[in-house]
Amino acid sequence: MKIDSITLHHLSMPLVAPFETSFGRETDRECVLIEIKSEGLTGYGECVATRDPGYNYETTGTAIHILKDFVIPLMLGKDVKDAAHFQGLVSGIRGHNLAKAGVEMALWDLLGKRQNQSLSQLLGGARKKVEVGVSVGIQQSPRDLVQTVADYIAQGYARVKIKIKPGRDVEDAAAVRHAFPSLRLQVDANSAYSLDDAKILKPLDALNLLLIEQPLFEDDIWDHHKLQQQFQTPICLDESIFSPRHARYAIEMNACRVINIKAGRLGGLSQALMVHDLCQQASMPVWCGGMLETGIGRASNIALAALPNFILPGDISASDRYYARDITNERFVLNSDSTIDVPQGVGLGMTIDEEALKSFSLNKLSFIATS
Ligand code: OSB
Ligand code: MG
Repeated sequence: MKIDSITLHHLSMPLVAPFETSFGRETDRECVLIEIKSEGLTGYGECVATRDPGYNYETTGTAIHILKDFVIPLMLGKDVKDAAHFQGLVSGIRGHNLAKAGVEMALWDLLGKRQNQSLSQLLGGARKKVEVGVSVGIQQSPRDLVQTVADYIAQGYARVKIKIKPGRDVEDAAAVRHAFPSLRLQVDANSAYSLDDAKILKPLDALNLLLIEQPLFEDDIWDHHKLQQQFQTPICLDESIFSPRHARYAIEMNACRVINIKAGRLGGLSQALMVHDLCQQASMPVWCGGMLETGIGRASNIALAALPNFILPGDISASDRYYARDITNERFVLNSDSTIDVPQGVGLGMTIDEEALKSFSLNKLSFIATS
């Protein structure tokens, strides 16, 4: 696929409600939409970096820098065959996985459009709909949290994740558990604790949680091993797994019993596939994480979650849980069985609402091949 031009759309989109985690509170979500033109076709990808370096070190600013100054110059005018070829091209650029993954997504969209196949077909998806849940941010009080969770359950979400942080952990989780004794419930700490806090978190072990996500430092797989030994509840790693190698380390160290797969964090869908396969061979279930994606990134997550070892429901909610207005014409809706349908159109199966895109645009940078 000859790369004729690449456009970066720096976007800011209002969320329907603020989203608070242990690392901060977002009311608007920034991201970078990547548009690649190749031989008459257009592919879109979403870079899930955020405005602030809270989830990991990348931001929309670093992503634009890395794409503009390093990734795009390697691609313009070249015949990029597929994701593996792209990974080879950018292998000299250390880190910056969120930036790389956004471009890889656009290449998959192009590949699907060229070969007349959906992303799900290209990836080897086994399902036509995927089980989903909702990720609930930290609320004003445990009481407000229970009310928010009740609203989502009423909408049809059968699995709920709540965000926790020091001072807002056991009490919050216990309140939700007591209000909904049989709810499929899990918690996510986004690296807010250290191993010394194990005793603080220990009461979570009695709440029949599906898993405890990323309690400890991002760069620490070994302490997660020590923590897992003290807990009955499966530990799940998110931030710590940023390559297939890290997945192997975590499996070999018994650092967790579940892995959250985000193609962005891993540097692309091709890397997510590798982690999926590694975990499948090790009988470790995976599920698809989310980064409050627009319709573009959401379509990619849903196609990925259709693979067979995505055994637990993903953090993939309906479009209206995030945005009153999205950048895609198509919106995702929740089915009555807490599932979302896998897009069947070619590539990502999505089209852009150009007016919405324009209204959310902070900046737009275009790069055109000279030959
Ligand atoms: O840790 O899973 C996370 C959102 C932004 C950054 C990190 C995370 C999240 C979520 C939201 O939990 C999941 C979603 O997109 O619904
Ligand atoms: Mg997480």
